[in-house]
Amino acid sequence: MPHTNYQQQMASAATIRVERTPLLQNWAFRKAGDTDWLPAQVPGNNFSDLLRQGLIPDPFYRTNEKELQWIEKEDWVYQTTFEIDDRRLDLDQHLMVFHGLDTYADVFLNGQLILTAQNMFLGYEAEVGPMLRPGANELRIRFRSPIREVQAKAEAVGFTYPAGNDHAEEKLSVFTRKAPYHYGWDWGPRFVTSGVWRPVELISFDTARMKTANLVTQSLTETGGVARAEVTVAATIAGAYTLALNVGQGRWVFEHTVQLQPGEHTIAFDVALQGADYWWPRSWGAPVLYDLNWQLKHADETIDQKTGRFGLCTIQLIREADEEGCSFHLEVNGQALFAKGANYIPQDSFLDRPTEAHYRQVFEDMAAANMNMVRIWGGGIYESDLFYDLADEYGIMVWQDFMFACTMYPGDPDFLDNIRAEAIYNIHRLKGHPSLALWCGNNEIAVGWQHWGWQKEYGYNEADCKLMADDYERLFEAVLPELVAEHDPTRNYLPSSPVYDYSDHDNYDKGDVHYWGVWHEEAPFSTYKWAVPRFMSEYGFQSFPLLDSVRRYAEPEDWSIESPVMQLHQKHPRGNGIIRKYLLQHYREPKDFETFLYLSQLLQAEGIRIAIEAHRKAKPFCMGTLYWQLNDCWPVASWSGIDYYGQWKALHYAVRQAFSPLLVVLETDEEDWSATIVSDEPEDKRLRLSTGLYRLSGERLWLEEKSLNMPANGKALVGLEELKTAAADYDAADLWIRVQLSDSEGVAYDQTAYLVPARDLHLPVPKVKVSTEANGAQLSVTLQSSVLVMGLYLSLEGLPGNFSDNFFDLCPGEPKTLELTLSEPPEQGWPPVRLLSVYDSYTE
Ligand code: BMA
Repeated sequence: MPHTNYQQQMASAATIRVERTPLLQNWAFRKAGDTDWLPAQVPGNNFSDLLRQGLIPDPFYRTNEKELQWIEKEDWVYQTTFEIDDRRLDLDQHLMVFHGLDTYADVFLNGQLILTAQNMFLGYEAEVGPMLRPGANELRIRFRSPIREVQAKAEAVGFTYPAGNDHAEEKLSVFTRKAPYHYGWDWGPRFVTSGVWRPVELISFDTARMKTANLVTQSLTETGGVARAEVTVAATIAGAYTLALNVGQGRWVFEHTVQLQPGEHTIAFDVALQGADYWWPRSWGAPVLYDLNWQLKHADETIDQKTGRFGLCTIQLIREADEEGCSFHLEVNGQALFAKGANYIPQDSFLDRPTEAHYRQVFEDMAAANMNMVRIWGGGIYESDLFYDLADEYGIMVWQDFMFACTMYPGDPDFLDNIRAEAIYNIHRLKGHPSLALWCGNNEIAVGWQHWGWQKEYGYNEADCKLMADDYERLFEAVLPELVAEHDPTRNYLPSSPVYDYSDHDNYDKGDVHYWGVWHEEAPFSTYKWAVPRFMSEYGFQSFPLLDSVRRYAEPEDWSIESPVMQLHQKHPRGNGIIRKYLLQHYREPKDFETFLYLSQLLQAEGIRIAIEAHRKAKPFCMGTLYWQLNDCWPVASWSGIDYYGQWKALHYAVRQAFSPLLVVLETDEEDWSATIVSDEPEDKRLRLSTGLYRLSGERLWLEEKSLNMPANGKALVGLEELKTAAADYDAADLWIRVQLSDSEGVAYDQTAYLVPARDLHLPVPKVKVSTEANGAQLSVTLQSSVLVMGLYLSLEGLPGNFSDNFFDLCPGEPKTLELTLSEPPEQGWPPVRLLSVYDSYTE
C-alpha cells in the first residue's frame, strides 16, 4: 500500500549520510589593505556591511549615491571560522558549496586556494577534504573590484559596447556576469556591490549524494500525465543505487535502480501520475501542487534525501502562422490563455535586504491585481528559489529572461564558457517549477541593434559591427537555444524580447512588441488603442512616489521636482519634462509639489488603463499584456506601480481593475459609442450591464440596463447609441458616466468615466464626510459625498500601508468603506485621515 511505503521511507531517513552545514556565522570583512576586521553578514554585500558599521551613510538618502562610488573600485575581503569535529572528518567527501559569489573571488580554506569565481549567477563547489582539519578552520574570500578587473579587457577591445544604461563613462558592465542593474539603469542607482550574496554550506558525505532533483511534466492525459524524474547523483563508489520518489505524500511511489561508476551521473526515468490534478495559473483553476520526497538508497540504506513540490502542467509558447499573421500566445494544459501581468526588477539595489515577507508581499500584490504572469526581466538577477516557489504556489507563470539587456555583449570563448555554465546551472535550478513558462535570451538587444542607431551613436566601423553581430548570433541563436533544448526540452526559447520593434508596425501581427511610442516618443495615450500587437510584453509611463514616501529620502528643502535630490532620484534624462508635458494635457497646472506627485500617479494609471483595455479588447488577436514595471529597487520616479516602500501607486489599483476577469471597455470618443465586455472567465456567464449618465453635482440623467450571455473566455459588443443621444443634451464638462457589470454574485466590475479630460471638467467643491472605526490594527474609513469627487486619495500621515481601495472616484450619495490593516496597532494611535482629490490640485 502506498501509504505504508511512505512511512517506511521516512523511517529509513535516519540513516542518511549526507551532512549539510550552513556557514553563515562569524563572518568579518575589511577593505583590502585595511587591518581591522569588522562584523559582516552572509548572505550580504559590502555596502550593507559598511552601512551596518556606520561607515557609510544611507545610500538611498538625498544625494548620497554620488558619495559612494569609490566602493566599486576597491577589493574586499570576507572571512569566517568554523569548527569541524573528527566524526565529521570520518566522512569521505567534503565540498564547500557557494550558492552565489558577487563576483570575482579567490577563495582560500586554511590558506590554500580552493576556488576562483567569476560569475555572480553561478553556484560553485570545491572539494576541500584535504584542507579541512579538526577544530577551527578559516575560510577567506577575496573579492576583486569588478571595475578594475575588466579594465584591461575593455581597453583591448578598442570600441565601447552600447551599454547606455551603465552610468559610468567606461561601459564595463558588459564584461562581467553580474546583475546589469547594479551599474545603473533608467530607474536605478549605481551601486556595484561585492560580497557573498547567497548562502555557503559545507556538504560532507560517504558513498554518494544528490545534487539536483527535478520532476518535469512531459505530457498530459485525460486522467493525469507523465513526468520525467531527473536526478544528478555524485557517486564515490561503484554499485547499485536506487532512487525512490514519493509524490503527494504517498499517493504515487516509484523506485528506479541503476548501476553507477564513481563520478557524476544524471539519472532520468518517466513516471505516470494517474489521477493527478493539473496545476493552473490563478483564476483559471487551482495551482495544485504535490509534495515530493526523493531518496537515494545504496546497500539497503537511505543515504540522501531531498524534498520539493510538483505541479502537473504544460506551458507552450505558440508561434504559428494564422489568418492574421503569426500567433504569439501561451497554451496552458492545451488551452490558449490571455496573459496578464507585469515586468519585475530586483526588489532592492542590495540583494540581502528583501526578506521572505517582502517576497510573499510581492506575490500577494500581484495576486490582488488579478495577474497570472510575471516577467523576470534580463537586467536583474535569476531570482531566488523562494520567488519560484511562490510563483508555483500563487499560480503566477514566470517568463524568464536570461540576464542580458539593452546592449551587445562580448563573445570570446572564455566569456561563452562562463555563460554556458551559468545557463546550465540556472536551468537545472529552475526547471522543476511548474510556473516556469518560457526562457527568453535577452531584453531588447535584437531591436536595439537593428533599430536604435547604436552603430551611428557609438561610431562602429564595419569590423566592430561584424564582431558584435556574430557574437550576438552565437550566444542567442546558438549557445542558449541549444542549452535549453538539451537541458529543458519541454520549454520554449525565445531569442529576444521583443521580436519586433515598435516602429515596425507591419509586424504587429506576428510577435511580441515593447511599445514605447508613449513615453519615449511622447505619443499620446490614445495611440495605445491602435498600437496593439499579438503580445505586448512592455509598455509604461513614469510617476513619482507620493509625499509620504518622498519624506523618507528627501528633506523639506528638497521638495521640488527640479531639486538636486529629486533629480538624482529620477534616472531618465528627460523624465520630469515628459511627465509634465503629458500631465498638462490631462490636468490643470498643479498648485504645489505634493499635488504634482499625486497627479503624476493618476496620469500614469490612466495611461496604462487605456493600454490594458486595448490589449484585452483585441483578444484573441492580442493574447497578453505585461506592463513595465511592477516594482522599484530604491525610492525613485519610475514606471513602477508599487513604490520602493511597498506603497501601491494609483497604477496598481487601476491595474487590479483593468485585469479583473470581467472587464468593460467603454468607447465614447468615436462616432460609434460602445461597450466591449471581455471575459477571461473559464465558464459561460449570464451578465447584466448597467450604464448611467450623471451630473458631477449628483443628479442622475439617464440609466439603462441590459442582460447578455457571455461565453467562457469570450467578448461581447454593446452599442451605446442611446447614451450618446442622452449626453448630447448637456455640457460634457458637467457629466460623468458609470458602467457596472453584474453576475449572479453581484457587481463584478464598476467603473466611472468622463467625456472630456479632467482639466476641462467643472468639478464641484468636494465636501467629504469621513467616519472612522478602529479595531486593533485595522482601521475602517467610511466616506460619503453629495457630489462626485474625482481621484480621491486617502492617507494617514506617517503611516505606510495600502487601503483596500484608493485613488477612486467617490460617487455621489453612495457611502464607501475602505479598510487598512497594519501588522500591529499604531503606537501613537491613528492619525487623522488626509484626503486629496483632483479638485485639491487647483490653485484657488
Ligand atoms: C524597457 C526596459 C528597461 C527600461 C524601460 C524604461 O526598455 O526593458 O530597459 O527601464 O524600458 O525605459
